[in-house]
Amino acid sequence: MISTEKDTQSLELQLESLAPYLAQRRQNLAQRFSPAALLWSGQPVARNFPANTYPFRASSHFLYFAGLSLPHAAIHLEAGQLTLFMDDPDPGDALWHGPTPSREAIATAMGALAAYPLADLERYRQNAATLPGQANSPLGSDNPSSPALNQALAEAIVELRLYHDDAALGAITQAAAVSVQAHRAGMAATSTATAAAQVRAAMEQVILAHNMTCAYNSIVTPHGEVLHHQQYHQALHPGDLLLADVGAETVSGWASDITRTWPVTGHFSPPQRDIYDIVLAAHDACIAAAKPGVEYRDLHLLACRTLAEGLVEVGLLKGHPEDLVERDVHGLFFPHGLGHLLGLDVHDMEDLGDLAGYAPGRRRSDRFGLCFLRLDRPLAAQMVVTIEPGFYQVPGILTPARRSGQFDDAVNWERLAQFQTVRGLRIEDDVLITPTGCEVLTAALPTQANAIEAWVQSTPDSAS
Ligand SMILES: [Mn+2]
Repeated sequence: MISTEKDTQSLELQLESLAPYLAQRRQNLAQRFSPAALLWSGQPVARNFPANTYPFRASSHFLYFAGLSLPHAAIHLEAGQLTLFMDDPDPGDALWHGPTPSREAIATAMGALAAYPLADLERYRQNAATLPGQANSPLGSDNPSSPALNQALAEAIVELRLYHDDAALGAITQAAAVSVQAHRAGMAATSTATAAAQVRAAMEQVILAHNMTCAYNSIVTPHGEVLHHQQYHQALHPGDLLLADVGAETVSGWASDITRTWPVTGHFSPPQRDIYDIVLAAHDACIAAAKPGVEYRDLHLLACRTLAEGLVEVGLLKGHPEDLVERDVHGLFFPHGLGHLLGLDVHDMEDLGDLAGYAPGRRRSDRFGLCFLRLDRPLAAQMVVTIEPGFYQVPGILTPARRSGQFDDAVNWERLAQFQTVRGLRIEDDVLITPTGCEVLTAALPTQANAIEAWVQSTPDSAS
């Protein structure tokens, strides 16, 4: 007997409040998809030898219905019932991993109909759908009708996971609260930090201390113009802006995603403040407009117009904001989309390509200002999206644009030199769409420039 009574209890406690939601999710799937479905959790990836693995996290589709991050496990879903497939741990494993709950104990805690060893999967595989990306997992089937069936399953799961139940929203809210604390700690740590690594450490310390993990690799850098910069060695200099995109994920796998940009000295220079307020105006305009029925693409274009208006006001762009956006001139400084879905994944369900982000029948635009838009569907209650406009001076975009002469009538290149300390700036919040509007789940973290300055000027001790 490998499991102890104590371990079984803690497992039940973990799933106790979640159990009715898990049951409902399984029922909801059955209403949209009547064939059987099989979902694979994944397996730990070895760094060098088998026992030294990268941290394991189960597939989000598995987590959504199973509630537990189990390695080497499959679930069979049919008519609202879950059957679990996993092997009991080898008795010798207890030496290395301590007592582990048995398959039966896990199955009971997750409300499974039955539980079998993995070898029994074979007889369930042939008639069950699985997700397109899991064809190479132990679930892969040579059933010729599989591709169409698998696609139908993916579409049904997207329809469910787009709209969050109360258990999901509770978890996202918890993750958001920890991310807010992490950002406060990062701001307060900046005055004594000499390198980005120290600010990153102060931020991730908060996340780890809450027994959470990072929902994605943190971006903490004075080079915010490198959009996915993941090095932390850079020294921090007075006059730099520091961009931090850091978010916590709960044990159950639910994500949050926050970006703030703050001055290393605690004081924005006048040109930095000008651009900060322009990006904040775009952020605020989108949040004010977000509600059910509004097209996310229109929010993106609202952000683009607001940025263009502000950049015309400070003399960086020339012309009418509408025309500038029509020509994608804003894209020189804001080359990415306004944001994305948020849920169990930080870019929720992007393992399915654009199936979740794009409404049926819609495809990505080939316009420079729109091709990186990850979300193009009407907003609806219970969706959680990020709103994250930014301003960047990416040499790989601006140098050829200037050399081409193509934008000389629209960009005041001489004026741009006065904004050279604004390399990359982004403001990102997590937004729940409600029946009448929206709620900013990360609102406890200030966005106003004055409030950001005050937090950077505070001492680390007062941040907790
Ligand atoms: Mn984001």
